[in-house]
Amino acid sequence: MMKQVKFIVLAICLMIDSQIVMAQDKQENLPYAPVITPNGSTLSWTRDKDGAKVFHLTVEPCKHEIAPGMTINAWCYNGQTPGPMIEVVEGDRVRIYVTNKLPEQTAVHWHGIFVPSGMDGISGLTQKGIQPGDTFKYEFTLKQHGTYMYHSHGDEMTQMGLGTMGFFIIHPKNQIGPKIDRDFAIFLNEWFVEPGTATPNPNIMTDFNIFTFNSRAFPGTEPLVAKTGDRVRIRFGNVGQESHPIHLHGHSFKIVATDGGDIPESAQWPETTVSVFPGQTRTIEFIAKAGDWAMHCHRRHHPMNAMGHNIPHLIGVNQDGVEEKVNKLLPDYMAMGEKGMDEMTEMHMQGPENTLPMMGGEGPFGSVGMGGMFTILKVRDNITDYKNPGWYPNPPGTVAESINKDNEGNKNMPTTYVCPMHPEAKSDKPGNCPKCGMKLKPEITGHEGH
Ligand SMILES: [Cu+2]
Repeated sequence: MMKQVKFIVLAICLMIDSQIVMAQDKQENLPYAPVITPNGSTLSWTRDKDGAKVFHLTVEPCKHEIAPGMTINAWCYNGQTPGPMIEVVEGDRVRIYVTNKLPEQTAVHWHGIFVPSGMDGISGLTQKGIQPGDTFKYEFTLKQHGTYMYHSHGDEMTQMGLGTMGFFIIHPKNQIGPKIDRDFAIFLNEWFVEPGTATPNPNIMTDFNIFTFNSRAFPGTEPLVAKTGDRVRIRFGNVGQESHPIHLHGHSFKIVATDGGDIPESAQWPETTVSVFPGQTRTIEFIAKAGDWAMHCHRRHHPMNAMGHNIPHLIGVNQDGVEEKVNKLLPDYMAMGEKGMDEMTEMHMQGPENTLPMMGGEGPFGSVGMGGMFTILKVRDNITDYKNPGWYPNPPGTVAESINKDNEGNKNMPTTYVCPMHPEAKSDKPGNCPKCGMKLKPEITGHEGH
């Protein structure tokens, strides 16, 4: 009898307990607006009986798509780079199980988070390395809020060079400051992947060729969608080799926090570019304005995809006749670069396998001519959801356009189309070059005033 009562009490306790867990796991009951990781995900958790939130991370090799057409052999948390976001609340006790499926030992460091020294995750210094096949338990109580990171600490050059990093976001217990409508997190990173191969070379120190937001390169980056007037927050993280000055078009923002804490309002100043150095997080806030706004790294090679860094520069060099001569030795050679590299954007030429075009991405007015660390903030009036709304419907008279219009107001379009590579390939209508397949461009006709 006594045994039965005990059993029933235990069963009821377990039921109540699991109901609490279920209620707290449901997103609508979360005491915070969840952060969105474009192209990424948030790690789910369960609650142990003592109230601790339990997370599981497995560090392992994985395949990761940088953009359609390019997949790399990365080292990941739970099959992703960056790893899934850990999203919690100040005061939470967290219990994080880390399983190592890498071929070498690892440890996980909780970057910027106040933890007991023995939970800091440095192989050799604060703990034994987690051997391949083993699982370690990290456990601590969160005594702060803000944007932090986790990453492997132990052979960092290789492990982080292949992608072992993620966000650790701690919400304040009670809302601080104005309500945030849209909250995004973007991890910055750079890689060197020899064109035609798939494994990033982690030994490279400076000359990277793939630049990513959440390990995706444009046109593979998911846009950030907001409603006009929304208060938007974007959190950036960087544990790479390079600093990245991230520029947002059309807005002025304030840097409101670092991984050291909130910046007092009296110490914030307006900006259009935020530099995020290795080992830093930066959080910006602004009020969204209607439009399609570019957001990109302002280092000129960073919103670009793989290119040979030893290509000769030929701006202004007359290459007439060069192609014909070289073609005798190299049949596929094309003389180019004379008028800039924009022509590259429309050449769907066959590169090495598993390599992205240097720049590309189609916009409503043609090729965008960007790659790498480039994405679009799409802000619209009166939208009812945050699905990709398509291209911005510009109000009449607000788009820059050609001044060459005839008396009827029609655009005076040039009548001859020519291949940028083969001047002899001319046509009176748009089309493709019969020699190389490139899109024919309108020939510039004499408006130079003679
Ligand atoms: Cu950059």
